[in-house]
Amino acid sequence: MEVWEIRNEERSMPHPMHLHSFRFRVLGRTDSSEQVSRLAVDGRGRTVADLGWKDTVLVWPGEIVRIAVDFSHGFEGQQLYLFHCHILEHEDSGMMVNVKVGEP
Ligand SMILES: [Cu+2]
Repeated sequence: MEVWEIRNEERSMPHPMHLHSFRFRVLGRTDSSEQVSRLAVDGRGRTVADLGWKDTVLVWPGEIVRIAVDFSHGFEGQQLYLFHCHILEHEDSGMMVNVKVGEP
């Protein structure tokens, strides 16, 4: 299990960040706009769309979203996976990274 903190710039657009093959839970949102804060269903700033297991999380401008990723796997060695924005133009412009999982 790893906790990731995903930050979006203040002057930006919403980015639906997607992780291949592993699931995660949204731990909380901070620095959300009033528009997003109004939708919170708990004290951690999460909206109803953040509840349950996820493979994609929407990160609004100015926000920090914390997620807990379950990297449980049943393979030997290392494999590469993708973490990227799900908007095609963003992905093609470089909002995509490899994530190496497993022991060498
Ligand atoms: Cu994007």
